[in-house]
Amino acid sequence: MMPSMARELPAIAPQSEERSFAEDVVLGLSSEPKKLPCKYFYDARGSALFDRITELDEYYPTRTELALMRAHAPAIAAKIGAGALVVELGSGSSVKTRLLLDELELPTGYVPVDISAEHLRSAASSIAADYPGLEVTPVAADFTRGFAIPKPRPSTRPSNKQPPARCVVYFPGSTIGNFTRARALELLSAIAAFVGADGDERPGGLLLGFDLVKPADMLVRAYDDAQGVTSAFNLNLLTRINRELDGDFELDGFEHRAVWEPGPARMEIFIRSTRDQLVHAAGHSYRFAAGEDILTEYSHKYTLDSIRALAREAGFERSTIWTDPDELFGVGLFQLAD
Ligand code: AVJ
Repeated sequence: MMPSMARELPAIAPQSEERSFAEDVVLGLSSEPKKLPCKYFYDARGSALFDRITELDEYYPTRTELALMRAHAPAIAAKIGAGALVVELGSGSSVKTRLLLDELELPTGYVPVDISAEHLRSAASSIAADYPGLEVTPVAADFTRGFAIPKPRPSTRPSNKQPPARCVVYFPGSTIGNFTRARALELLSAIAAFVGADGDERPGGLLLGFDLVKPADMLVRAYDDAQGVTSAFNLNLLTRINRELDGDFELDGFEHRAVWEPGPARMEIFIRSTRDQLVHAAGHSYRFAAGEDILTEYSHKYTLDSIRALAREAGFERSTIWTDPDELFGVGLFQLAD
Protein backbone atom coordinates (compact mmCIF):
# COMPACT_ATOMS: atom_id res chain seq x y z
CA MET A 1 0.00 0.00 0.00
CA MET A 2 1.35 3.40 -0.95
CA PRO A 3 1.03 5.84 1.93
CA SER A 4 -0.65 9.15 1.19
CA MET A 5 1.64 11.64 -0.44
CA ALA A 6 1.96 14.59 1.87
CA ARG A 7 4.62 16.64 0.23
CA GLU A 8 5.55 17.19 -3.32
CA LEU A 9 8.64 18.80 -4.68
CA PRO A 10 7.69 20.33 -7.99
CA ALA A 11 9.87 19.50 -10.96
CA ILE A 12 12.52 22.16 -11.37
CA ALA A 13 13.24 21.31 -14.97
CA PRO A 14 9.86 20.95 -16.65
CA GLN A 15 11.51 21.97 -19.92
CA SER A 16 13.83 18.96 -19.90
CA GLU A 17 11.94 15.81 -20.75
CA GLU A 18 13.37 12.50 -19.79
CA ARG A 19 15.99 11.51 -22.33
CA SER A 20 18.02 8.37 -22.70
CA PHE A 21 21.82 8.32 -22.60
CA ALA A 22 21.81 7.82 -26.40
CA GLU A 23 19.49 10.78 -26.96
CA ASP A 24 21.55 13.03 -24.67
CA VAL A 25 24.78 12.05 -26.43
CA VAL A 26 23.38 12.63 -29.93
CA LEU A 27 21.90 15.96 -28.86
CA GLY A 28 24.99 17.10 -26.96
CA LEU A 29 27.56 16.14 -29.59
CA SER A 30 25.43 17.67 -32.35
CA SER A 31 25.21 20.98 -30.44
CA GLU A 32 27.41 23.96 -31.04
CA PRO A 33 29.42 24.12 -28.79
CA LYS A 34 29.46 20.41 -27.93
CA LYS A 35 28.43 19.33 -24.44
CA LEU A 36 27.53 16.24 -22.44
CA PRO A 37 25.54 16.04 -19.17
CA CYS A 38 27.76 15.42 -16.12
CA LYS A 39 25.30 12.92 -14.64
CA TYR A 40 26.69 10.31 -17.07
CA PHE A 41 30.10 10.34 -15.33
CA TYR A 42 28.82 7.91 -12.74
CA ASP A 43 28.92 4.42 -14.22
CA ALA A 44 30.72 1.83 -12.07
CA ARG A 45 34.20 2.95 -13.13
CA GLY A 46 33.26 6.63 -12.96
CA SER A 47 31.90 6.23 -9.45
CA ALA A 48 35.09 4.44 -8.37
CA LEU A 49 37.20 7.20 -9.94
CA PHE A 50 35.13 9.85 -8.17
CA ASP A 51 35.76 8.07 -4.86
CA ARG A 52 39.50 8.29 -5.63
CA ILE A 53 39.14 12.01 -6.43
CA THR A 54 37.66 12.61 -2.98
CA GLU A 55 40.85 11.19 -1.45
CA LEU A 56 43.31 13.29 -3.46
CA ASP A 57 45.45 15.87 -1.64
CA GLU A 58 44.41 18.47 -4.19
CA TYR A 59 40.68 17.78 -3.81
CA TYR A 60 39.81 19.63 -0.59
CA PRO A 61 35.95 19.64 -0.70
CA THR A 62 35.09 16.17 0.65
CA ARG A 63 37.42 16.11 3.65
CA THR A 64 36.64 19.74 4.49
CA GLU A 65 32.88 19.17 4.46
CA LEU A 66 33.34 16.06 6.57
CA ALA A 67 35.44 17.99 9.11
CA LEU A 68 32.77 20.70 9.21
CA MET A 69 30.09 18.11 9.93
CA ARG A 70 32.22 16.49 12.63
CA ALA A 71 32.84 19.81 14.30
CA HIS A 72 29.38 21.33 13.95
CA ALA A 73 26.78 18.56 13.73
CA PRO A 74 25.75 19.20 17.36
CA ALA A 75 25.13 22.91 16.66
CA ILE A 76 23.39 22.12 13.37
CA ALA A 77 21.14 19.57 15.09
CA ALA A 78 20.32 22.01 17.87
CA LYS A 79 19.24 24.64 15.34
CA ILE A 80 17.11 22.11 13.45
CA GLY A 81 15.36 21.02 16.63
CA ALA A 82 13.57 17.86 17.70
CA GLY A 83 11.40 15.63 15.57
CA ALA A 84 12.81 16.48 12.16
CA LEU A 85 12.03 14.59 9.01
CA VAL A 86 15.31 14.46 7.07
CA VAL A 87 15.05 14.27 3.28
CA GLU A 88 18.43 13.74 1.63
CA LEU A 89 18.98 14.54 -2.04
CA GLY A 90 21.44 11.98 -3.38
CA SER A 91 22.05 8.61 -1.79
CA GLY A 92 22.82 9.00 1.85
CA SER A 93 24.80 6.13 3.23
CA SER A 94 27.64 8.51 3.89
CA VAL A 95 29.45 9.38 7.07
CA LYS A 96 28.08 12.94 6.81
CA THR A 97 24.48 11.74 7.01
CA ARG A 98 25.29 9.62 10.04
CA LEU A 99 27.00 12.54 11.78
CA LEU A 100 23.77 14.51 11.36
CA LEU A 101 21.44 11.66 12.39
CA ASP A 102 23.63 10.90 15.43
CA GLU A 103 23.10 14.42 16.79
CA LEU A 104 19.45 15.06 15.91
CA GLU A 105 16.96 14.74 18.74
CA LEU A 106 14.38 12.05 17.90
CA PRO A 107 14.25 12.50 14.14
CA THR A 108 10.84 11.54 12.74
CA GLY A 109 12.18 9.84 9.68
CA TYR A 110 14.82 9.66 7.03
CA VAL A 111 13.99 9.83 3.32
CA PRO A 112 16.91 9.28 0.93
CA VAL A 113 16.06 10.37 -2.62
CA ASP A 114 18.23 9.01 -5.38
CA ILE A 115 17.99 8.38 -9.09
CA SER A 116 19.82 5.05 -8.74
CA ALA A 117 17.58 2.36 -7.23
CA GLU A 118 20.70 0.38 -6.35
CA HIS A 119 22.43 3.19 -4.41
CA LEU A 120 19.13 3.89 -2.74
CA ARG A 121 18.57 0.36 -1.54
CA SER A 122 22.03 0.01 -0.05
CA ALA A 123 21.91 3.49 1.54
CA ALA A 124 18.46 2.91 3.02
CA SER A 125 19.21 -0.53 4.37
CA SER A 126 22.52 0.40 5.98
CA ILE A 127 20.96 3.44 7.70
CA ALA A 128 17.88 1.43 8.73
CA ALA A 129 20.12 -1.28 10.23
CA ASP A 130 22.13 1.21 12.28
CA TYR A 131 19.22 3.42 13.42
CA PRO A 132 16.59 0.93 14.60
CA GLY A 133 14.02 3.51 15.76
CA LEU A 134 14.20 5.57 12.60
CA GLU A 135 11.56 5.21 9.90
CA VAL A 136 13.50 5.05 6.61
CA THR A 137 11.53 5.67 3.42
CA PRO A 138 13.63 5.55 0.27
CA VAL A 139 12.28 7.37 -2.78
CA ALA A 140 13.66 6.50 -6.21
CA ALA A 141 13.46 9.73 -8.16
CA ASP A 142 15.45 12.30 -10.09
CA PHE A 143 14.87 15.19 -7.70
CA THR A 144 15.33 17.72 -10.51
CA ARG A 145 12.12 16.32 -11.99
CA GLY A 146 10.13 16.57 -8.78
CA PHE A 147 9.00 13.88 -6.43
CA ALA A 148 6.50 13.17 -3.68
CA ILE A 149 7.29 11.67 -0.31
CA PRO A 150 4.99 9.78 2.04
CA LYS A 151 3.58 11.60 5.04
CA PRO A 152 5.30 10.42 8.21
CA ARG A 153 2.97 8.42 10.43
CA PRO A 154 1.88 10.57 13.39
CA SER A 155 2.65 7.67 15.75
CA THR A 156 6.33 7.94 14.88
CA ARG A 157 6.48 11.48 16.18
CA PRO A 158 8.33 11.80 19.48
CA SER A 159 5.28 12.87 21.49
CA ASN A 160 2.56 15.45 21.16
CA LYS A 161 4.39 17.60 23.66
CA GLN A 162 7.31 17.89 21.25
CA PRO A 163 7.13 20.41 18.46
CA PRO A 164 5.65 18.74 15.37
CA ALA A 165 7.92 17.42 12.66
CA ARG A 166 9.68 19.85 10.47
CA CYS A 167 11.19 18.81 7.23
CA VAL A 168 14.86 19.42 6.61
CA VAL A 169 16.30 18.78 3.18
CA TYR A 170 19.95 17.72 3.35
CA PHE A 171 21.83 18.42 0.12
CA PRO A 172 25.53 17.77 0.81
CA GLY A 173 28.60 17.34 -1.35
CA SER A 174 28.40 20.66 -3.25
CA THR A 175 26.32 18.95 -5.90
CA ILE A 176 24.56 22.34 -6.04
CA GLY A 177 27.70 23.42 -7.93
CA ASN A 178 26.59 21.50 -11.00
CA PHE A 179 23.57 23.81 -11.35
CA THR A 180 23.76 27.21 -13.03
CA ARG A 181 22.66 30.04 -10.76
CA ALA A 182 19.24 30.19 -12.42
CA ARG A 183 18.69 26.46 -11.99
CA ALA A 184 20.06 26.53 -8.43
CA LEU A 185 17.49 29.25 -7.65
CA GLU A 186 14.72 27.07 -9.10
CA LEU A 187 15.85 24.09 -7.05
CA LEU A 188 16.19 26.06 -3.80
CA SER A 189 12.80 27.71 -4.38
CA ALA A 190 11.22 24.29 -4.89
CA ILE A 191 12.90 23.07 -1.69
CA ALA A 192 11.63 26.14 0.21
CA ALA A 193 8.08 25.37 -0.93
CA PHE A 194 8.58 21.72 -0.04
CA VAL A 195 9.80 22.29 3.52
CA GLY A 196 7.21 24.98 4.10
CA ALA A 197 4.30 22.80 3.01
CA ASP A 198 1.66 21.36 5.32
CA GLY A 199 0.00 23.79 7.70
CA ASP A 200 0.26 21.50 10.72
CA GLU A 201 4.01 21.34 10.64
CA ARG A 202 6.61 23.90 11.54
CA PRO A 203 8.66 25.47 8.82
CA GLY A 204 11.76 23.53 8.03
CA GLY A 205 14.96 24.22 6.25
CA LEU A 206 17.74 23.26 3.93
CA LEU A 207 21.14 21.99 5.06
CA LEU A 208 23.44 22.63 2.12
CA GLY A 209 27.08 21.83 1.43
CA PHE A 210 28.63 24.29 -1.02
CA ASP A 211 32.10 25.05 -2.28
CA LEU A 212 33.64 28.49 -1.83
CA VAL A 213 35.43 30.79 -4.27
CA LYS A 214 39.20 30.70 -3.70
CA PRO A 215 42.40 31.43 -5.62
CA ALA A 216 42.35 30.07 -9.17
CA ASP A 217 45.49 27.94 -8.80
CA MET A 218 44.01 25.96 -5.93
CA LEU A 219 40.76 25.43 -7.83
CA VAL A 220 42.52 24.33 -10.99
CA ARG A 221 44.69 21.86 -9.06
CA ALA A 222 41.57 20.36 -7.46
CA TYR A 223 40.11 19.68 -10.92
CA ASP A 224 43.34 18.79 -12.71
CA ASP A 225 45.29 16.71 -10.22
CA ALA A 226 48.90 15.59 -10.65
CA GLN A 227 48.02 11.87 -10.74
CA GLY A 228 45.50 12.40 -13.52
CA VAL A 229 42.58 10.85 -11.64
CA THR A 230 40.23 13.70 -12.61
CA SER A 231 41.39 13.40 -16.20
CA ALA A 232 40.58 9.67 -16.16
CA PHE A 233 37.19 10.45 -14.55
CA ASN A 234 36.35 12.97 -17.27
CA LEU A 235 37.61 10.87 -20.22
CA ASN A 236 35.79 7.80 -18.87
CA LEU A 237 32.68 9.41 -20.34
CA LEU A 238 34.07 8.62 -23.81
CA THR A 239 34.88 5.05 -22.76
CA ARG A 240 31.30 4.70 -21.55
CA ILE A 241 29.96 6.03 -24.86
CA ASN A 242 32.19 3.57 -26.74
CA ARG A 243 30.93 0.66 -24.65
CA GLU A 244 27.25 1.49 -24.29
CA LEU A 245 26.54 3.37 -27.51
CA ASP A 246 28.80 1.59 -29.95
CA GLY A 247 31.17 4.54 -30.16
CA ASP A 248 34.64 4.74 -31.69
CA PHE A 249 36.29 7.53 -29.69
CA GLU A 250 40.06 7.12 -29.72
CA LEU A 251 41.06 8.13 -26.22
CA ASP A 252 44.53 9.34 -27.24
CA GLY A 253 42.90 11.99 -29.43
CA PHE A 254 41.30 13.75 -26.46
CA GLU A 255 42.49 15.49 -23.30
CA HIS A 256 41.12 16.76 -20.03
CA ARG A 257 40.85 20.50 -19.43
CA ALA A 258 39.78 22.38 -16.30
CA VAL A 259 39.33 26.16 -16.43
CA TRP A 260 38.36 28.66 -13.71
CA GLU A 261 35.94 31.30 -14.98
CA PRO A 262 35.81 34.14 -12.43
CA GLY A 263 32.78 35.88 -14.00
CA PRO A 264 30.25 33.10 -13.43
CA ALA A 265 32.46 31.84 -10.54
CA ARG A 266 32.73 28.30 -11.77
CA MET A 267 35.12 25.62 -12.83
CA GLU A 268 34.40 24.53 -16.38
CA ILE A 269 35.46 21.01 -17.28
CA PHE A 270 36.04 20.05 -20.89
CA ILE A 271 37.21 17.18 -23.06
CA ARG A 272 39.33 18.66 -25.83
CA SER A 273 39.96 17.04 -29.19
CA THR A 274 43.68 17.21 -29.93
CA ARG A 275 43.25 16.70 -33.69
CA ASP A 276 40.77 16.90 -36.53
CA GLN A 277 38.75 13.71 -36.36
CA LEU A 278 35.44 12.08 -37.17
CA VAL A 279 33.82 10.03 -34.43
CA HIS A 280 30.77 7.77 -34.48
CA ALA A 281 28.43 6.94 -31.62
CA ALA A 282 24.74 6.13 -31.13
CA GLY A 283 24.29 5.79 -34.89
CA HIS A 284 25.53 9.30 -35.74
CA SER A 285 28.83 10.87 -36.71
CA TYR A 286 30.46 13.93 -35.19
CA ARG A 287 33.24 16.05 -36.63
CA PHE A 288 35.85 17.45 -34.25
CA ALA A 289 38.31 20.21 -35.14
CA ALA A 290 41.72 20.21 -33.44
CA GLY A 291 41.27 22.15 -30.19
CA GLU A 292 37.48 21.76 -30.14
CA ASP A 293 35.97 21.22 -26.67
CA ILE A 294 33.12 19.18 -25.25
CA LEU A 295 31.79 20.87 -22.09
CA THR A 296 31.23 18.08 -19.57
CA GLU A 297 30.70 19.86 -16.25
CA TYR A 298 30.20 23.12 -14.40
CA SER A 299 31.23 23.29 -10.76
CA HIS A 300 29.98 26.61 -9.37
CA LYS A 301 31.64 28.19 -6.36
CA TYR A 302 29.95 30.58 -3.96
CA THR A 303 30.91 33.30 -1.52
CA LEU A 304 29.23 33.55 1.87
CA ASP A 305 27.32 36.54 0.49
CA SER A 306 26.36 34.94 -2.82
CA ILE A 307 24.97 31.78 -1.21
CA ARG A 308 23.05 33.84 1.38
CA ALA A 309 21.60 35.98 -1.39
CA LEU A 310 20.58 32.91 -3.37
CA ALA A 311 18.92 31.29 -0.34
CA ARG A 312 17.13 34.50 0.56
CA GLU A 313 15.86 34.92 -2.99
CA ALA A 314 14.56 31.33 -2.82
CA GLY A 315 12.57 32.24 0.30
CA PHE A 316 14.86 31.19 3.16
CA GLU A 317 14.90 34.15 5.52
CA ARG A 318 17.36 32.84 8.08
CA SER A 319 20.82 31.51 7.39
CA THR A 320 23.58 30.09 9.53
CA ILE A 321 26.82 29.17 7.82
CA TRP A 322 29.65 27.09 9.18
CA THR A 323 33.00 27.26 7.45
CA ASP A 324 36.57 26.06 8.05
CA PRO A 325 39.34 28.50 9.12
CA ASP A 326 40.66 28.72 5.54
CA GLU A 327 37.12 29.26 4.18
CA LEU A 328 37.48 26.46 1.66
CA PHE A 329 33.97 25.06 2.02
CA GLY A 330 30.65 25.97 3.60
CA VAL A 331 27.78 24.16 5.25
CA GLY A 332 24.70 26.35 5.51
CA LEU A 333 21.44 25.86 7.36
CA PHE A 334 18.84 27.96 5.57
CA GLN A 335 15.53 28.19 7.38
CA LEU A 336 12.13 29.66 6.74
CA ALA A 337 10.86 32.23 9.22
CA ASP A 338 9.01 30.50 12.06
C1 AVJ B 1 30.34 15.79 -7.27
C2 AVJ B 1 29.76 17.80 -8.42
C3 AVJ B 1 30.63 17.91 -6.20
O1 AVJ B 1 32.08 19.54 -8.69
O2 AVJ B 1 33.64 19.00 -7.30
C4 AVJ B 1 34.98 16.46 -9.03
C5 AVJ B 1 32.40 16.57 -9.26
N1 AVJ B 1 34.19 16.79 -11.00
N2 AVJ B 1 35.99 16.57 -9.89
C6 AVJ B 1 32.67 18.70 -8.00
C7 AVJ B 1 33.82 16.60 -9.74
C8 AVJ B 1 35.51 16.75 -11.09
C9 AVJ B 1 32.14 17.26 -7.96
N3 AVJ B 1 30.73 17.18 -7.50
